This record gives sequence, structure tokens and C-alpha cells, in this order.
Amino acid sequence: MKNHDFLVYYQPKVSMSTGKIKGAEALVRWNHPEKGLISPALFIPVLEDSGNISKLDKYVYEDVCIWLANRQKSNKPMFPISINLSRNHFWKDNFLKEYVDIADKYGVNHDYIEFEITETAFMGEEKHKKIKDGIRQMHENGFRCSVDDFGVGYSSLSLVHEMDVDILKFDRSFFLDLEDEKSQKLVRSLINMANELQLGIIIEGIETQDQIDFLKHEKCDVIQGYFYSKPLPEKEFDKWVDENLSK
Ligand code: G
Ligand code: MN
Repeated sequence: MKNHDFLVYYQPKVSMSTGKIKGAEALVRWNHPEKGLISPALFIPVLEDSGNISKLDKYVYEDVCIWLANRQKSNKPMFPISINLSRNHFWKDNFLKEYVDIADKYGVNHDYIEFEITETAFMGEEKHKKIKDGIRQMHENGFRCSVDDFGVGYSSLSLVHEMDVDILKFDRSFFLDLEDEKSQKLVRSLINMANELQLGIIIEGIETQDQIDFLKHEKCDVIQGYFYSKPLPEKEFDKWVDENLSK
């Protein structure tokens, strides 16, 4: 981290109906000086075990704030960026203050910042109060909050509703077997329920036209997946955004 060997990649979230960008997720990559790019799947668990994951979360967050501040200063069109937040933050009282301070140091409007928490963070009833409290603080400070990998863990829609999150990110595993009518029905009912609960919906990991053709008939619009773009390094993402917005 001291050498800034970790890089922030951005993956666009795109509206199916307009083809325009609605936001992006910041995703970290490790550019090892000898070994090259290393996948987060390999180093995130190590940082989780060593208690350093919160530091990396903040590192990514600060990079994103700098990126947002530059866009704001150049009067470019703005959209929210989501940042992954490890559950460990929630056990520390007032953890959000540091996040508020960093955004304010760069003058970033909090509307453009969204925190992603994985669904598995909700496991363990004794943790619910702290997480709910953290999410309340996010709202008081004008940030938004989404549930990542929704559908992989064992939480229910009623629990995420109680936690008062704003957005559900449907895990890609829901959309791998759409030839199966039962899978279609499951996805359709979950999307309908999320809409009833007035939760925002983002569909993750969409790669094929067939998946898009199915989703076009459902009550959802925003897609994050290789179909539109892989996560891109900052400069390439800037170019992608310029081209997308001028279409
Ligand atoms: O857990 P989270 O949803 O934050 O992880 C996002 C990860 O999913 C990233 O590492 C990203 O590279 C990967 N990803 C994003 N879109 C796709 C996709 O369309 N297909 C596959 N297989 N992986 C994807
Ligand atoms: Mn995520």
C-alpha cells in the first residue's frame, strides 16, 4: 500500500433501456512488482485474516474520492461510484467519520458515494444492531448502501429490508441457468419483491445476449457485467465513459 502497488479498476453499471452509464463499482487489483497482476480472490482473504482489510478499503476509497473530485472540478457528468466495505468496519464505533472526513477533504459530494456490504456480513444475529446502526449513519451523512452478492448467503429480503439498505445487487449465480423455468420464476419473484419493497436493483455478472433478452422483460434496468464491460483501469475507464456519454 505504501508503494501504491494496488490499483483501482472501475466496472460500469449500465442502463439496459438507454445504454448509458448509471454508475460504476471500484474494484481493487494488486500490481505486484515481480508477479504482475494478482487477483483479489487471492489477497483479500489474507488481508481479512491479518486484520488489514480495513486499510485497503480506505486506500481504495481515497483513490475513488480523488477520481470523483477531479471529475467534479472539470464539470464532467457525475454518477455514483460504489466501494466495497468489509464488515469489520462496523465493529468499530464511529468508523464512518474517517470516511466522511476523506470525502470532505477532497470536496466530494456524498451523493456520489455508495457503500457495498456483502450479504454474508449479515450473518449472526448479534451483529445486526451494529450493522443497522452503521447503515443509519451512512444515510444521515448522505451516502447510499447496497447489498453485494445478494442471493449467495442466507439472509432474507425481510432482513435486508430491516437493515434499511437502498440497493440489492443480485449475484451472477441467479442468471447462469435461465433455460430452467424454475430459475426464471425465482429470479422474477425476487425482482418483483425487491421492487415492492422499493429497493434499487442491480444485476451482476451478465455476459450474454440471452441473459439480456430475459432481463429486458423483467422490472429491472441496471446491469453490471462483461456484456457491457469488464472492470477497467482508470485511464481506460475514463475513455469508456467519454465514449459512452457521447453516443
Ligand atoms: O463480490 P463483487 O460483486 O464485488 O465482485 C465483483 C467481481 O466480479 C469482480 O472481481 C469482477 O471482475 C467480477 N465480474 C464482474 N462482472 C462479471 C461477469 O460478467 N462475469 C464474471 N464471471 N465475473 C464478473
Ligand atoms: Mn462488490
